[in-house]
Amino acid sequence: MFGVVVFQCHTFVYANGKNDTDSDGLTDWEEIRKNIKGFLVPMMIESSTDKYGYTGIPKFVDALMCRTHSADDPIFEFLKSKLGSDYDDIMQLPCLILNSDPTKADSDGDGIVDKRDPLTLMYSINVRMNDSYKDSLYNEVDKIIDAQFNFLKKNKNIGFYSTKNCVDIIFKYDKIITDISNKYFIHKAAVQSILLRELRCCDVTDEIADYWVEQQYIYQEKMEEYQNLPWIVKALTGPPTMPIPYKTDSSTGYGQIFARTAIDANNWANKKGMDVEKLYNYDNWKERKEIWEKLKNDNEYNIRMVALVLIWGAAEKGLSEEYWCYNDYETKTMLTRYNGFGNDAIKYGNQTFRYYQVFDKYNQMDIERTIMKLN
Ligand SMILES: [Ca+2]
Ligand SMILES: [Ca+2]
Ligand SMILES: [Ca+2]
Ligand SMILES: [Ca+2]
Repeated sequence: MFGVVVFQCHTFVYANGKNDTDSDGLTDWEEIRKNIKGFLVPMMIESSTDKYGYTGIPKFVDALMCRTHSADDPIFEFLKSKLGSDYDDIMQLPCLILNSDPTKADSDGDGIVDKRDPLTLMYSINVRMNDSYKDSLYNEVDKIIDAQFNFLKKNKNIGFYSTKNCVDIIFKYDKIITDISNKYFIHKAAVQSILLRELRCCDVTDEIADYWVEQQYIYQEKMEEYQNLPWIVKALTGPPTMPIPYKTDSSTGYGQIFARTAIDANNWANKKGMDVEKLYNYDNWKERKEIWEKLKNDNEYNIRMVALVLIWGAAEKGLSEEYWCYNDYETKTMLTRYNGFGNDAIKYGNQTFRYYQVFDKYNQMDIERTIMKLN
């Protein structure tokens, strides 16, 4: 599969015809790409080329050239070796370029029917970002943040993340964001917008909270050591001092996630049979510590959990599992739940949705580019 699909048409498909062979909601005509790099693809040899103004039927070789841009591409040598004496004839066959397979409702088999799949020929819905628009994306989100944040919030970023830093981090982790979003079939803009918000708002109070959680685990460890001492030593040394404040959890790491939230989301997914970690018990301090430290220190783990917490929250809100076709209201509800409940969470959801729209716009451009390359 080279990104070019040749549809062997056993029935005639007419320009603007209403037939929908695979009943996926797109007519056969709609599943065929009409314009590829200067070629206008006529529907069928039968249809009047004059009437629709089509200029020529691409050959298989033309379709391959659109994909490879070079006659030296190894694919040509490969096909020559495979096709042998049929090579020349096959290269000259008339060829229709598809947006999606008119004989399959789900062309790429990713579970999303063609009509709703933004990438009909790729087992995914998200593609990688492109550095070329990083500055304009930054300018757009920075303007929004500037309007949303008060003076104090805007200027408290010494030692923490400026909007520029946040955008850099999101680009740096683009592969993991893309992969995890494709795993759960959510728009990657959801993960990107949450990360932007959480990173941008990260301040000294978060660090202090993390510090006290750390002290609590140090205490737990000392306490365990103490309990294993002979009674006489115990009597002489006395138990370790409990830290005050005694804090068992904090929102931590890039996505500012509580260990409790991560454990709840993980266990929910585990019980659904999803590919996540074993069941964890929040009340067991060692298990809680393991997750909390991973959230704090392992950025990739934290980003994966952002995605999982989003879909876990969506389920809690009774939203459908068809995340890729959420409308604005559903997307906002999912973003809101990430923050919790109440008016502050609603405000968070509304504000974060603004970044979502910017990221989604640029992501769509990446998808468009990929589709052009695929066809
Ligand atoms: Ca169809
Ligand atoms: Ca189809
Ligand atoms: Ca699909
Ligand atoms: Ca797809």
